[in-house]
Amino acid sequence: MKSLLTIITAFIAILFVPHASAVEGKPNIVLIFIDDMGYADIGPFGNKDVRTPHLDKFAAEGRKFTSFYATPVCSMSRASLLTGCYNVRVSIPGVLFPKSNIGLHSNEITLAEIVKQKGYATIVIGKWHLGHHQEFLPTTQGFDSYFGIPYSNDMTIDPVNARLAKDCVFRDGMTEAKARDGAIRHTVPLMRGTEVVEYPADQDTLTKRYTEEAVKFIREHKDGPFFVYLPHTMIHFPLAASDAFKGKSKLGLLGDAIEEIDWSVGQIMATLKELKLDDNTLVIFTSDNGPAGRAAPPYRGSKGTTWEGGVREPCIMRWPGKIPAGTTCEQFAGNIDMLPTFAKITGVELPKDRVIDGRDITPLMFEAKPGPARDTHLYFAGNGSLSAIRQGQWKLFLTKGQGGGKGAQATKDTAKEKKKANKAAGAEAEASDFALYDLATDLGETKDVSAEHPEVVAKLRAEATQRDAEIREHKRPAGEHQETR
Ligand SMILES: [Ca+2]
Repeated sequence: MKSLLTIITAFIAILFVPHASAVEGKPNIVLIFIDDMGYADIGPFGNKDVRTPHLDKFAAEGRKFTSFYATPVCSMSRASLLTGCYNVRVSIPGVLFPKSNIGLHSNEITLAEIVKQKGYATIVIGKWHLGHHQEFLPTTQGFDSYFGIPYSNDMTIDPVNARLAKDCVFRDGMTEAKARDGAIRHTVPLMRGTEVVEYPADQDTLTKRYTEEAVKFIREHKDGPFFVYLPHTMIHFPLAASDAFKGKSKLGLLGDAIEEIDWSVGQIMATLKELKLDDNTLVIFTSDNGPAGRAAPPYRGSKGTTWEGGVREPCIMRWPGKIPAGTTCEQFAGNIDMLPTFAKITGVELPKDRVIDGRDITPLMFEAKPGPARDTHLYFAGNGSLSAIRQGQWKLFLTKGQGGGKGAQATKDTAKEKKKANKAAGAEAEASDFALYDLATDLGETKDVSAEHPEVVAKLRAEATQRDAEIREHKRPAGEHQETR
């Protein structure tokens, strides 16, 4: 009798387990992706100096992710976000430039191409940064339309390959002849579709214009389903803000730009509410890498490094009725998980002919107390090397100069000191290449505990070697631009 009851109870439990298919459908998706915004740059993640009322409300109505990973710099982060793979697997380097001759390969399946299979209208508004040549632009990667800048806002035009629109607006004394001369910093072109429509872009009004474009698109596609990918140009340097925000914050232009981003979020939320789309729209807010030249407390490091501060991003998701309001998820997840997650919620099958590194994180979004979605996270540096690995609470740095980038110098010194100490203790010199941090008790990565946990070091080291080798063995090529001249 008891066993029958157990069976019945188990059966009922199966019936009532939140079932993935229950969330499949065609929700609209708005993915807001900030440039160079660090963990502590907004109110919901501890910033007390900047006013972000709309993001505060967003967090109160949604779920914060406190262990959400991007990568150290721009292009690699966007490659991960759009393909569900580590950037090394799809051969996209840290940062692309106006002189770069590569881009995301056309064979890669992007977030937009996933939802396209279910008839979504798609748009990208903002910084693309996955190849600026015609064959790499967003409209070749599943996006119906594109308005924004092709790479970072401190770069310039590609004088040879840029396609100028007939009615291109030249500003600040710029002419077509000068544009073809090229090489003027901080004069990024603004594009619509495949053509430059404004050069140099008026950066003061970009956040405002992107927002208006997003709101217009949402209104035009209110009958859905739609996918808006909004990778803002801000808050990457050079900072800018429109007149309504300039000089208004306590943190100078940085705070002004952040507060305008917050306004932008508010505009999108208000539009969704007005059109009664709230319950059928998933909104995600996150960033591409850590803050440039400032701290990301409580984490160590900033942009360009693989310290947590360089790659752990603020992330909030909101979907009323599906995502429990005012909650926090501490399980780790990241950019690479977006593609499998989008596939799950739209009922699209993942491609079977390739490896996808990310995992479906819908349990992390919907369940009250979710378990881990992935057991391992790999931290690739901007130079393509595998810098660190995380499993559970443990993060092991694999290389000398841990963290990479600007943070590396201090660490090199630390490594030197450690080497000396190890030598003195008669330890193997090789051990100084590794540093182990317990992220459960040491968020700031201050205390290397590798000596106390040699078995963890050995396990993670073997795991990292094996995973890195697998990725390099099965990596896929970037697209290569063939000069037609
Ligand atoms: Ca960035």
